[in-house]
Formats: sequence, structure tokens, C-alpha cells
Amino acid sequence: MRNVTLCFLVRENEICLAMKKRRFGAGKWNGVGGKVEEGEFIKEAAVRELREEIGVDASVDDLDNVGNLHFYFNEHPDWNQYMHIFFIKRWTGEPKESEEMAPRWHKQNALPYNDMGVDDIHWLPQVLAGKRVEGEFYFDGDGEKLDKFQVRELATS
Ligand code: 8OG
Repeated sequence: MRNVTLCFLVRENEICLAMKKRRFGAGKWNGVGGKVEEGEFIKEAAVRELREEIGVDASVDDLDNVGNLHFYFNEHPDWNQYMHIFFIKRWTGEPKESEEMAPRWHKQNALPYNDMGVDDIHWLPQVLAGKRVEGEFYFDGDGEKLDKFQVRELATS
């Protein structure tokens, strides 16, 4: 199954979300990430996407893996993917807009869940509360409609 990354810059009470301008999830707020390429380590791919999409540099050592989610698309099994989620508290550079994404800081307690992926409200609040999560989400159609899901909290290390 294809591996994808999702990174969130976090600072006190705030989290950086970016408005996706094209491709999967366009018109929605999300973290920053994309597909892991052939021969790439997952954290390296995450660092690359941060640089490409919002112009920020981070070290793989500063990526905190806060969750791993499997996504299954009932009508498009070739879209199935495994998403690795990272929180980052230390980076260099200011998030800036690219052709792909327009970043903005949001209060952690007032996130625009209605304009985010339909699954996000089922796992991001737990992660913001300091939990690590794993789970499975099943979607109907093109990913707009959630069919069923499970999320489990993991022991934090
Ligand atoms: O390369 P591309 O832009 O298509 O990568 C898709 C990005 O969207 C990648 O960072 C992973 C992320 N993503 C999904 N599905 C979901 C989802 O259901 N919720 C959230 N929050 N992000 C998702 O591919």
C-alpha cells in the first residue's frame, strides 16, 4: 500500500494548517505532505514536502510520529494508502505560500473541521490532546463520504 506523509508545525496553542490549492483535498485545510517516493525513508519524504510546499526546513530528528492511519476507498482500491502523521515543534524558516499550498496559523481549540478531511475530526483532537493514534478509515465515493472507521489510542513513549 502506498505510504503518504502528513506534517503539522505546532507552537503554543496554535497549529499551522495549509489550504490545499490542487489535487487530492483541494479547497480544504490540511497539514503538509504527500507521497513517499521510491527509495525514500518516510521521514525524509516528510521533510522534503515541508520544504517544497511551505518553504520550511526541519530535521528528521524533530519529527514526532503522532499517528498512523490506513485509508481504504471502497470504490477505488488503487487509492488505498497508509498515512504517517508528524508533529514538529522545531524548524527553520517561516511557512510561506507555494503553488501547492497556502499556510496559516490556527488556534488549536478552534480548527475549521468543516473545511478539513471528513476523517480529521475523528483523530486530530486526540493527537492535539497529546495521544498517539492508529486506525482505519473506509470511504465511499471519492473520499467525501466516510463509511466506517476505528481509531485506537497508543501508549505514548
Ligand atoms: O501528493 P498529494 O498532494 O496527493 O498528497 C495528499 C496529502 O493529503 C498527503 O499529505 C496525505 C493527505 N491526506 C490524504 N488523505 C487524507 C485524509 O483523509 N485526511 C487528511 N487530513 N489528510 C489526508 O491523502
